[in-house]
Amino acid sequence: MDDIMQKMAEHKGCGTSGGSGKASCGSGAGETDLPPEIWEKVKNHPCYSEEAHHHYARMHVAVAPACNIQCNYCNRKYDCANESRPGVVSERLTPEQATKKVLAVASTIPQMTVLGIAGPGDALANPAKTFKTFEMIMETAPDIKLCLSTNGLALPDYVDEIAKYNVDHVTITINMVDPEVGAKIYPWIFWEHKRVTGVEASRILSERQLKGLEMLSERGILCKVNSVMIPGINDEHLVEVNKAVKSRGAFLHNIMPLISAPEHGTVFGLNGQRGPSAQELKALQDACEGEMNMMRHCRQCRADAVGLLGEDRSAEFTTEKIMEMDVQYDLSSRQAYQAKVEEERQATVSAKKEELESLAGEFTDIKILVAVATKGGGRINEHFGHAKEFQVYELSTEGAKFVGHRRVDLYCQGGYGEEDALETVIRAIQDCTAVFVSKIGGCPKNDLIKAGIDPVDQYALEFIEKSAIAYFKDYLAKVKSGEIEHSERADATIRQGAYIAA
Ligand code: CLF
Ligand code: SF4
Repeated sequence: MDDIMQKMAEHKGCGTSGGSGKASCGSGAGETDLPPEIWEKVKNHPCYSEEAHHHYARMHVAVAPACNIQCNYCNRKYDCANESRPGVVSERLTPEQATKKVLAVASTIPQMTVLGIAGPGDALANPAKTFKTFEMIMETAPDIKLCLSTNGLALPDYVDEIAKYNVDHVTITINMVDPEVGAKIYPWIFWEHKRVTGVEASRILSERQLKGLEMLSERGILCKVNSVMIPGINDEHLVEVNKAVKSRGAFLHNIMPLISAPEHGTVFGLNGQRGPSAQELKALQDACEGEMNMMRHCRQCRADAVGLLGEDRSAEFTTEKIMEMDVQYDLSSRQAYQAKVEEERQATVSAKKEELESLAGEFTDIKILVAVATKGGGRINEHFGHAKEFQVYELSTEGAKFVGHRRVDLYCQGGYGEEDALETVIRAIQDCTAVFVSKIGGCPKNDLIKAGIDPVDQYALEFIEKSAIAYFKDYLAKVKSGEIEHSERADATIRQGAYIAA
């Protein structure tokens, strides 16, 4: 086995190699938790490093329209739901248009470090377009990391090509390792020029996925496995999937919630298959975390997403706009900007470490969740009413750990608050003790307090994790003094409705 694969297999993420124990698990693993050559690959990849996702951006180019399988959570009018939320449609590009777009984004957003091909169908069901795009980017912008996402059916046939173009990160969506489970998710695959259905289809798919994963791991290509959690179908089975992919060298496991509503027109949407609740999702991710690195900051992006995870700047880079742009790709100014980003990132890490040290000696089982409104940079810098999502941190005496995010309807609609939206926001963060914002008006404040959620604006513009740990220290002190009583919070809802934009 290759050296790197050995290191990946040995790395269990949770406090096995220093760092700050559980708090640095999974994609939250930092420089001290990983072998240097792996850290080099993940340190500015926003999907492979939770820390990086506050600072670095990725972009997708939608060059791959065809698909070779059918998933019951997919409607082919939309983007591949293995990485995108259902109901999202991307603008299809040729490799030449895609290359111009990458250069345009790279010059406008210097912290964009990764180009991914994630649909709108399957990257490897469109090999000519996918690899042509990678080839052109490798030649014109060699500092950009290349990344691809696939359902895995064609993967073993393209491992050499993937290595040839220095694609260092591959995502495979693996929802099952038992074809009986698979038959409930995949009605058919297109294999060796014909359609194969039933259990046989899933047997072939699973074999190809696992073989592809092994082949990539042997070459030291970092692999992430995405799994869609479908309650009653593969939720319990995903623990087995987790073990199977870890033993084959997967670096990261991203368990995503099924997002399913009738308006998506998918088989699951139409037959009423529900997605998991926030607590169900977290419990499964927690159960798998002892086995391997878990990703919890996935935003189920669109196939033409641009920007930090959680923001979407794709509207600024439509084909029409790109074709009019005079693009100057300047590597040295990108590097200079990224050096500044790195300084800010180090400041975030140091602030967290310092605050964490002040928690030393506190021992309690109490854990709370807090929701944070942020525009990025690791700071509390978004108004409550402007937040389209809240990041969720779990606070314990081990520190602040990113455990997910919740998409919400915008509360502030052109200057006034939307009561219906406020209800959905409260349902989405109902499991949180507090919500950290840079600013909040009187009305939503009162409603949050009524719902038992503490609206906190005292840390406006400060670093998230440092502030969260400081808040937790105060919380523990108040529990100790009897000023407040600690209690378990209710479950929260993961938004299922249709998505038009980001
Ligand atoms: Fe794109 Fe995927 Fe590469 Fe990231 S996304 S191809 S690994 S660059 Fe990231 Fe988006 Fe989640 Fe994907 S947040 S959907 S995991
Ligand atoms: Fe749809 Fe993606 Fe599944 Fe293909 S692999 S059917 S595009 S979700």
